[in-house]
Parts: sequence; structure tokens; C-alpha cells
Amino acid sequence: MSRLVVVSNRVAPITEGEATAGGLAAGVMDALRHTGGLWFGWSGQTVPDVVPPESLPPGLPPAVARSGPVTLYTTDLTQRDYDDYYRGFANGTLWPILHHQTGLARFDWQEFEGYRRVNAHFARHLADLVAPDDVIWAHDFHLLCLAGALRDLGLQNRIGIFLHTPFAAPSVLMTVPVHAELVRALCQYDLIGFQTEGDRTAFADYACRELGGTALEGGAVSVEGRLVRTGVYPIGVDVDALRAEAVAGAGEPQLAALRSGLAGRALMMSVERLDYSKGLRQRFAAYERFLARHSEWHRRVEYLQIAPPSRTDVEAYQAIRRELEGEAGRINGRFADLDWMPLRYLNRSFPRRALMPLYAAARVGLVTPLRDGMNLVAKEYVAAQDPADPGALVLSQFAGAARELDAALLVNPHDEAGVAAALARALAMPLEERRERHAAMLRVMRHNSLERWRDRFVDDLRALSTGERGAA
Ligand code: GDG
Repeated sequence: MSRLVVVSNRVAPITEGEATAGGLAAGVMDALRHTGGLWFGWSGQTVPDVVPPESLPPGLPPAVARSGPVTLYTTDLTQRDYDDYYRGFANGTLWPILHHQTGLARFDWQEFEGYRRVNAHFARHLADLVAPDDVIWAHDFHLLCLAGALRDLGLQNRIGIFLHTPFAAPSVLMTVPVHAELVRALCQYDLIGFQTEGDRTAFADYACRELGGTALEGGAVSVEGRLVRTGVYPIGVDVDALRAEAVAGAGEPQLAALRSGLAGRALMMSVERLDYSKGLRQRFAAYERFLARHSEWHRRVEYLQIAPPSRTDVEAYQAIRRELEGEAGRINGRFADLDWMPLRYLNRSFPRRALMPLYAAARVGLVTPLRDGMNLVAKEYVAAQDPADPGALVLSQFAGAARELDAALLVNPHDEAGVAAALARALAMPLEERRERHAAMLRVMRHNSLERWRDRFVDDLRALSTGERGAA
């Protein structure tokens, strides 16, 4: 079988059996172990700009680790690369645009050049590493221009990309001055995977309307003489492993401390990277409204928000952090009493093995992003629950996960009153209803597992024969 080569912005530092890896890293690593293969990405280190990346010495980057049949390769970036590509175009332009936050997006030609430069830099290293028969699987919005850069170097391999984020509506994408160039670059891939049908359609609509493409049978799109396959591959979680982690951690002292602090109060819980797309500001406002409207829940409920800081050197992230700190203090100031703190806002990360038992202890899981490719937290929350007495999930209709988890209480995160009402409903939900909704969600999640996500994408990419690729 042809070898699998995975490329992502970062290479996850995981070893076999390690419980800290997220769903994506674990799924990718499993896929690689299956066939043997290679994972390439940025080391996370920056080096001074003394040597321009164009003149880096040729040859292989160092192999940093080997785990069974998997080899991990990394490359460093210069400070300038990091600023232009990662902090600049990827996180300052693409991320907000893909999440429809045009007001938070900036555009800078130099940063876009840096983005293309780093994609080309990745391509040069990869070209030295791959064999003609290897299949290359790139991940996410950092690498939209990678296939084009590899083609420029003459590589004819099967190359696919899975977009973890949503794809922007054409009218929103077009606010980026280089929108056509980006989508043309994307069309150099043989297969593009999306989380939902809505994302796939947004891409096809753009390609047809703006680039004169034609949508063909089976999700293929013909664009400017190239045939690109597209597909929907909703990412999943390993349900049994997550539930096992939740059970294994049930006796942890940390959990006992939380329980004793709760003193019988119901726990509502959210976890996410501190990111403006996750709807934290709107969620805090909805919780405040819930507290104002439902005094019967005072002292009987506590909302735990875990939000580890992320992308801290991007200004929009510093702003949302400042704002949430103020809001958390204000809400507690308004409602807290000597014996009750309604909101616990923790700006730090927790080890994965601590997270699952927390999910299991929460009567309500609150996942209300403004827009999200999938949202794994929603799936993790459901997986961690005790099926005999599960908690209720309040989920944004704008998370990709809502397409599958329609047995959750679906809300519009912009509707404060609607979210507040859903919180009250979730807290009071009878056992029978909780069980039914949980069983329905679990059924879908077992079907759309992490394994299925990975196998379907890799199988579809492998199945492309040379004859049917490229020219339309
Ligand atoms: C992108 C897309 C898509 C969070 N806090 C802690 C922690 N986490 C873990 C969660 C979950 C992961 O991080 C976050 O995944 P999400 O899916 O919720 O969100 P993004 O980071 O935005 O991921 C998203 C995903 O890619 C996969 O395709 O679903 O839509 O935006 O696994 O549990 N983990 C630990 N401590 C924390 O404090 N250990």
C-alpha cells in the first residue's frame, strides 16, 4: 500500500498511549501507524532572521522522532516567517474570515507573501522526503497553497487537504483581496475534505461563480481545466476511550475537591481555547440573563468556564481576554454571595485525563460557538457522560457538530434570551428525556467515528488513479 505523508502546521508531540493528544492528533497518528508513514510540520521553534529561508541549505530537515513505523519531521521558522505566515495571514486574516468575523480580519500583502513563502518552504522540504507513490494529506487553513507549491516543484503525487474550519460564504471570502488566488491554489489539491455539506457547497459555489467552474457528479468540481474532488468528512471522537477516561478519573482528588465545593449544586461547564469565534462573550451575557430571570436557580447552579489562552500575540485575542475578565468579575459582583460564586472562569488548560471526569460531572454542557468547523468539545461532552444518568448538551446551531447532534438543545448563540431559556430547560430536563437525547447523539457519534473520518478520507485519496486526476 502506498505510504501516507501527513502535513500540518504543527506536528503533535505524541507517543503511543499518551493521553494528552487531542482527537485530531490521535486520529492522524493512528492512520499513520496503520500503513507506516511520515508526519511533517513546524517544530514550534523560531530562529532569528539571519538566513533567509530561500537560502536554507538543501537537504533533509532533521527527523525528530520515530514512533514505530511513523517518522516525525519538523522544520523551524524564522521570526519573520512566524510573524507573516502564522500570526499574520493565517491567524489575522484567514481564521477570522473563515469564521465570518470580517471586522476582526486584517490584510497585508507582506503577510500574504510570507504565507506563500512558508507553504513553499514546506513544499521544498517535502519534495526531498516523498516518493512518487506516496499520498500526501495536508491539514487545515495554514496550508491552502501547499499543493500548488508542490506542483511547481513537479510533484505528481495524490495530494489532499482536510479543512478543519468552516469554509467562508463566497461574499465573505471575497473581502480578502487574494480570494481568487487562494481558491485557485486550493484547486491544485486532488481532494478537498470539509466538515459539513454547507462548507462543501460554499466552496463549490465560489468555484463555479467566481472562477467559472462546473460542479460535476459525485462532488467533483472542474475549475480552469483541473478536476478537484470534494467530500464531506465530519471529524469524530473515540467514544469508548473518552468514556473510559471519564470513569478512570472519577476518583481523582481534584474532582473530589470540585464536588465538595459544589455542595450539591448543579454544574454547567464549557471548555475551549480562548477564541472570539467560540461565543464566550455572548454566552456570559446569556448566563447573566438566565441568573436575572431565574432566581430559583440562585445558589443551586455553578457555571465552570475553562478557557486556556491561545494565540496570545494576536491583538484580537488580547482584546477578548481583557473583555471576558471584566465580564466575569462583573457577573460575579452582581450575583455572588458569601456562600456562592455563580461563575468560575479559569484561564488555564487542564490535562486531558482531568477534563473527561469534569465533563462527566457536569449536568449541562454548554457549547455555543458563533461559527465552528465541527467542535470536538460537544462530542467529547456527550462521550464522557454516564448513559444511565447523562447530562444535557446545549449546542450552537452554527457548530458543524449541530448537523449530527440534532438531539442536543440547539440554540442561536446571538439570542441571549433563547440561550438563557435553554439553560433553564437543560437544568430541569427529566432523566428519561436526557437518556433519549444522549442515546440518539451517541448513535450518530459511534457511526461517524474518528476512525471512519480518517479511513474515508485516506481511502478516497488513495482511490484516485493517475488517469482521473488533474486535467478535467
Ligand atoms: C479546530 C476547529 C474542529 C480545550 N481546552 C483544553 C483542551 N481542549 C481540547 C478539547 C478539544 C480541543 O482542545 C478543541 O477542539 P475544538 O474542535 O473544540 O476546537 P478547535 O481547537 O478550534 O479545533 C474545530 C477541530 O479543529 C477538529 O477538526 O472541531 O471546529 O476549529 O479536543 O478537549 N484539552 C486539554 N486541556 C484543556 O484545557 N487537555
